[in-house]
Amino acid sequence: MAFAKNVVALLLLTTVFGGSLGAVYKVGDSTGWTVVGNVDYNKWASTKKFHVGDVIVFNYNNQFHNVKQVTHKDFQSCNATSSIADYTSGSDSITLKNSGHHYFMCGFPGHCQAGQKVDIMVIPVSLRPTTSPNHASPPSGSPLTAPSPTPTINAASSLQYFKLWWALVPLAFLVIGFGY
Ligand SMILES: *[C@@H]1O[C@H](CO)[C@@H](O)[C@H](O)[C@H]1NC(C)=O
Ligand SMILES: [Cu+2]
Repeated sequence: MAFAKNVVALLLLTTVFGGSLGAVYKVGDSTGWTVVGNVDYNKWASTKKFHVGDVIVFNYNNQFHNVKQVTHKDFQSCNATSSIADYTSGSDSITLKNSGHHYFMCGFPGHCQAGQKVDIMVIPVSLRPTTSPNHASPPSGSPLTAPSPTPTINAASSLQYFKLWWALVPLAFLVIGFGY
């Protein structure tokens, strides 16, 4: 019975939050993660609304770059010696698991100082508005302000696929559960 309850809870959760999971953002878009081209990564980040469950992808040549998650203090001073997490594959998908600031920098000498650093501010999933991820932030303290009259077109269809996919997860559990 507890199993059935869990399935129902999961089903409800995925129904409510299904559309919120899995938005994927390529850091620096087509330019990727580099010092060439003078990408302003914080400007890039400021045009997005990151939520818990979203994924950021760092694409880069790992002979010349890497990704280090660091504290705010180390982010400010571009110091990667005591990084929280290291990524070196050249195509790193990082799921944003917590709300709040996530600080990333390149650990190669001089790169962070040259601007290869990004502050990813993640807002809690429950506060996700129904409008565009590109829409400006609502004023702080009132996250549930009226939705924008212009709904998002950006990635809307892929979002539907994600919803569908997530809806299948509890269904799979259900099928497995009946098998035993
Ligand atoms: C970087 O941080 C480490 C430890 O967090 C510290 O020992 C080191 O002095 C720092 N380097 C610089 C250049 O500030
Ligand atoms: Cu670099």
